Amino acid sequence: MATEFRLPELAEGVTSATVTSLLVAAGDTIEAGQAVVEVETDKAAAEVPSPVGGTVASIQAKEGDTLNVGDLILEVDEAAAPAAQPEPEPEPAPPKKAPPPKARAKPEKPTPKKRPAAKPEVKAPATKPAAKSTSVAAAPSVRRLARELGVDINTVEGSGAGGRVLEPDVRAAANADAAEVPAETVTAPDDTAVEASEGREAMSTIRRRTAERLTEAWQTIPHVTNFDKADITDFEKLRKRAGDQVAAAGGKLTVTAVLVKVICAALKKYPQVNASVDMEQGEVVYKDEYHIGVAADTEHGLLVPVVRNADHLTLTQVCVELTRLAEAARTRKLAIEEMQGGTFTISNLGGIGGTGFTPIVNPPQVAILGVSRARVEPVYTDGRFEPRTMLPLALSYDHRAVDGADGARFLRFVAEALEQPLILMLEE
Ligand code: CAO
Repeated sequence: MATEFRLPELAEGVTSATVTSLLVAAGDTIEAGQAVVEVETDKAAAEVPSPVGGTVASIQAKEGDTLNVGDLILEVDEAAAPAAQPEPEPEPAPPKKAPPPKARAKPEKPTPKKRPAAKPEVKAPATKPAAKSTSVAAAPSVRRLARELGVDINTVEGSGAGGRVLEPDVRAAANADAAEVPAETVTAPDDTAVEASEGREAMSTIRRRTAERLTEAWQTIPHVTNFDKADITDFEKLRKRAGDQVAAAGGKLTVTAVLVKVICAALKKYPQVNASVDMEQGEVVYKDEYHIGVAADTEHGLLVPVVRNADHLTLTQVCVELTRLAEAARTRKLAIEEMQGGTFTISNLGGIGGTGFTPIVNPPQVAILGVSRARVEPVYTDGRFEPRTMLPLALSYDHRAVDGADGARFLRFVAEALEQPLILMLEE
């Protein structure tokens, strides 16, 4: 009897997901724990493993479908004998037990296809017949490659056993597509097509959702950004001295980690910054938990893992947790839950450079701290210039919840706490 495999709950509060890739085809033999479908939620992408092994009896979902938790994806015949010889393709061995779905950043950066140049003659575009997505057998890495190269895998003729699509097939199809592009025609004149050098790529679900959320944030939140600088000359000396101690615990004592702790103290002093705005009820909602999101730049895109209950952690614990989260973000091992529930965000671009920037508030949060590169500057003190290491800080906030004076006080508190950490003890 076939066992139904339905969309599991990927994370708390995630009720639906879009199928971006079916990783198996009907007739495939799968093992328990093998990833069978790739989905995207508005938070992240995840490969979802089947809890049972057997032969894929049928596939109900197709790429592009938006499924609710509990919707049927495929059926597995646990008793059925393998229908085909397994492909001797070098794929990582699937785990024996079904692991929880892990979030990962989308690797898709499809090579932008050149727009076809406008032709005066209007003809119907030559389209390839699209095969059903479930009819093509291919390994996940091959499907991924196809997406990266902008190739519809269902149109590729496979040279592997039983017509299985292999990596060279996809590359050959990509080259053929590229060669075909100039021959294609457009159905209507398009003014923008005269820019022959432009390239286009489809937005991934995450990028589209991010774009929608940022647009919404930009349009609905009256943003103000306040700038300040912290003198971190003494702080930097202390940070270098204490670095080994934290390293022994498995963390890295960084400006960002210290800021996580400083921000917790600042949020406690200015609770209107650890809040959200409920316009329907006409209320400001104060949070009594301190979950600090930290923007992480990865080769797969921007991810914002969250240091949960950061106020309850020691600085060393924050360093260890941040080191772990940053590594998980870079290796695409972040769970969806690890990116949810932040009440405030820190974005430190100082490791890259820049003198300042205006970060966009990440709703339902009401504020975000932007950090730029610390530099040694001449600072006029007691009648003379001194070389001091100055850290540029920017606080963007939702003016509906935070008044300008409080935003300025909040940022000054952060700067002073970095300059004189004793201040933090006065607040505890
Ligand atoms: N000024 C000067 N140097 C800085 C700095 C700053 N503000 N912030 C970090 N650095 C230095 C660190 O001291 C470190 O130098 P050493 O290796 O010599 O110690 C180096 O830059 C790298 O720092 P790091 O990345 O190891 O540690 P971090 O905790 O400061 O940063 C993280 C962690 C995840 C925030 C960072 O790696 C990152 O991804 N930043 C980019 C965030 C981003 O993309 N924001 C944009 C979001 S909005 O689009």
